[in-house]
Amino acid sequence: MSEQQPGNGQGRAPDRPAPGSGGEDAPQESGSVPARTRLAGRGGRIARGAIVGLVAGGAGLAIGELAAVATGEASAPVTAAGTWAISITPTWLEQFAIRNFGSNDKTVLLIGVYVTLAVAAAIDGVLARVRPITATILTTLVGVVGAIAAVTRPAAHTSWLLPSLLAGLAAALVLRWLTVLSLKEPRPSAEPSERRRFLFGTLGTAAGALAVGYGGNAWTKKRYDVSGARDKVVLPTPANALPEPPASVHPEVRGLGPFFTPTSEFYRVDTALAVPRVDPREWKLKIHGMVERPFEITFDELLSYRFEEHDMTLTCVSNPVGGPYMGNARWLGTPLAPLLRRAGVRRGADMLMSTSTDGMTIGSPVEAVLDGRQAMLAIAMNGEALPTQHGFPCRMLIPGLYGYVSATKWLVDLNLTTFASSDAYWTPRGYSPQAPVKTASRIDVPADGATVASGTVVLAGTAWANHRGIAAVEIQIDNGPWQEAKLATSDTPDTWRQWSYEWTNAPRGSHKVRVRATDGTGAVQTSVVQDVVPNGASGYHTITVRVS
Ligand SMILES: Nc1nc2c(c(=O)[nH]1)N[C@H]1C(S)=C(S)[C@@H](COP(=O)(O)O)O[C@H]1N2
Ligand SMILES: [Mo]
Repeated sequence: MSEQQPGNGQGRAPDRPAPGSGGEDAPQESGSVPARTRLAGRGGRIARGAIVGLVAGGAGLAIGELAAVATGEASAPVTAAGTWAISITPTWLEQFAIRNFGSNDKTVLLIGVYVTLAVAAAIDGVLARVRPITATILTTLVGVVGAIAAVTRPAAHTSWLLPSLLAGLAAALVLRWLTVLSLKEPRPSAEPSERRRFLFGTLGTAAGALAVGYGGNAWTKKRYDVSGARDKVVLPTPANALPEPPASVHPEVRGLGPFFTPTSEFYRVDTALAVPRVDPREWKLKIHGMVERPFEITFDELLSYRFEEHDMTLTCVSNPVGGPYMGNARWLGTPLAPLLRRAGVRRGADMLMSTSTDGMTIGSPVEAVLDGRQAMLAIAMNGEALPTQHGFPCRMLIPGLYGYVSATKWLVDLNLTTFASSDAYWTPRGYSPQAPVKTASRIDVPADGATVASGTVVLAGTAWANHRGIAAVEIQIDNGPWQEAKLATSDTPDTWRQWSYEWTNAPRGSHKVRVRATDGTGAVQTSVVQDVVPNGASGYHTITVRVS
């Protein structure tokens, strides 16, 4: 880290503050100190400043974490800053992150926030030695900016200002204190006790910050934990009786995933940096807007309704051709249409705007809820209450539509409105207001680029045309004719359909294998290659297989 600037090596004390900075001067070295020592001394001061800055920043964040025990996890400084960053992330960057980091995108974002703060804190610490007032103001300002980021989140309370404000103040105080200790410490005339004071002050603060930060975070997690409430939910018995899910709907093909995605492997896509923890005892759902009779229901009321089980494949619009962002589950929910009828949808209301507890808004066509398909408010998947990250206690599902226009997690509000007058979260970000799932298919076996033994090669995968169903799947090898694949038993039109194909006498060499599906209306999957934005990727999934 070279602070050397052109024309700076003139023998002036490099850390000398500008006049009028009001700061206390960095200790001046006597003119007799050789140049080398002077440089080492300067490096040492920069290192001390950076360490002091980092420790002060850490102490601030720790106080912020502690304050968030009272105000909630989403208001903690780093979480709030990260959540704000997500909200302003341009769509190209979001797509880049999903493509490259997948479900680790949130970890990458958090690392980004921490690194940014650390660099700023280190610089601030160096600055504090020469411009203490400026550094104090900057530190406090970072806290103010964090507080604004927190309080402007759609679901924020005024109290969300607190953690970042306190973090900024605490960081500024610690920065000042440690800087003063540090400026006294390296003086040759300094008392040994002064040196120790700096060392112990810094180490002690760092240790305290770690303890308070981790402790505060753990306390918050415990305080808002809903796993106990989740365990206590007694799932209603479904009014319809579905047959037990079969172990496999398809003759075993090694490497082909199960028909029902295990909940632990179910993809997760959302903007929630802190997973919302909603206590079902406090949960309420409001139905309002363009309705005759707005009303509110509690979780207990919800449980008293008619519940049904339904198998449904959920698909993310961000799933690239051949991608993993989809899953199939057995959902338990109460039909949504009767709730809308009870409210009495007014003429002209064509959009159901649903909102989650963290302020996500999702717009769905009212038509899709009322046209007879099994739109539901789901409370369980695969026989268990929804996991918190999949929307506990209640989420919306509408067969046939991508998740971003139908599958609101942590649902708390249903507003009847119009597409003309309301924009849901993703619309100004470049996604279509309405988006039925496109017919698509995927080759899972063998993996792209795999080498297989010559003879008979088994190809297998899945295909989906949510709510239209899959009528056929075809395979093309190199530029040969399209050949019918064998389809697994159909579950419902709302679920994906697995398929396989026996490629006999596969010749040695490298081959391209393509797949395409035909939906229940007879329409063949489009070969037109399109990106995720604005309404889902299209094109044929193609893999390369080496037969040896
Ligand atoms: N509250 C909330 N609900 C949400 C989202 C979100 O970001 N916040 N993402 C949607 C998107 S884009 C998809 S694909 C599905 C994913 O649901 P899952 O995470 O349970 O698989 O949830 C939808 N519901
Ligand atoms: Mo999605």
